[in-house]
Amino acid sequence: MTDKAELETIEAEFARAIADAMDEQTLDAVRVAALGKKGRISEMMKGLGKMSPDERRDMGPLLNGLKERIGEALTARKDALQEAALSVRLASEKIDVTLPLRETALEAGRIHPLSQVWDEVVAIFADMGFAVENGPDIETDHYNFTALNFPEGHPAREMHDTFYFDPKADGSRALLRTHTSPVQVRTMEQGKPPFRFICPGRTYRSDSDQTHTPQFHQIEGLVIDETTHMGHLKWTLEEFLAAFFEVDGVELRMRPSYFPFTEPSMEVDVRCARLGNEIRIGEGDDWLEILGCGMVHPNVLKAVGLDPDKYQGFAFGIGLDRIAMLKYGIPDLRAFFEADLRWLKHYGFAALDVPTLAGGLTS
Ligand code: 2U9
Repeated sequence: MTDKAELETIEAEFARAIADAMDEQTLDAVRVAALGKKGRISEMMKGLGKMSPDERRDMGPLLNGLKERIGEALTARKDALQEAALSVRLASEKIDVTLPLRETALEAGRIHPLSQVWDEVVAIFADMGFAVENGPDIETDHYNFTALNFPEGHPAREMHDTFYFDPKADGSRALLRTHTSPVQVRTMEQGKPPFRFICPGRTYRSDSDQTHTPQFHQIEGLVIDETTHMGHLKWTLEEFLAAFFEVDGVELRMRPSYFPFTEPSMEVDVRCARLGNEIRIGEGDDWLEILGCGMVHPNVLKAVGLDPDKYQGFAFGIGLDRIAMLKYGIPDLRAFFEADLRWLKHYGFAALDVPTLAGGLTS
């Protein structure tokens, strides 16, 4: 039997428990203890059925009132606890919108100027219909020299000009390729003319001073079919240089030269203006040596099984490091290889500045 006084004690106990609950979890435990299926108040409500009609008339409204007040107290406390939790969160998550933005990894990272220039050159030649071919850095004497018509005793074959590996049992020595030309030889051996491709890659020479590093980068190109001539060569180079230096046109000057793998061989100068340290391509009265080229030597065609009376074509070689320095005004070649983050931040490119002819080589 419950009487009015007992109900008041129960209400006071729950009211204190609600007020003392400092988090939502504790508060919910109080709710379950009072109004849950087996809660104290719910159990008392169930007892109403067993009472006499008189008792029920007295206790019914009292119990309903108690249930309602405890329910309201629980809701009010829950709202207060949620509000307090939100205030704590707001205070701790305060953001100073005047602070500078922290760079994301994508923004902080830089593409090395050499990688950028490599991609630019590939984009330009791809647009002219050139494929891209690759080959090994470690080569044989045959692919690096013999197949390219290097005579016995040529200085490039000397120990001090090329990096050689220790001799094998048969006496042959592998070497680090001194140009990307072996890639052209391998590609011609494996395919059928016509050929039109470029080979970008790492190259090596036993050379180290202010303008030479033991490892450097080249792009060589090759076009072979039955009718390709020097006019095509000159047009291709003019188109490439104008696109690369982002000028409307360039003027070229070809000087006779000598490479074992081409005949005739030429060194190519481009018209430029020198203004102090700055070089402007495509204007002015000066000339700048920019690349080498020539018509592929009949002996080289023979070495890959092509009939030089039927097939002919041109080849060219460009020092990537040099044209990167020229285009982006980088004074010291050696900095390319030093992995200095301050240098890279200054000369590097944003990761998503992917060079395309349509979107611009450099944005
Ligand atoms: C094959 C036939 C011919 C590639 C060529 C050059 C001229 C040349 C230099 C430019 C600057 C090297 O990096 S550099 O120092 N290269 O002048 N290269 S013609 O001729 C080839 C290649 C492969 C089968």
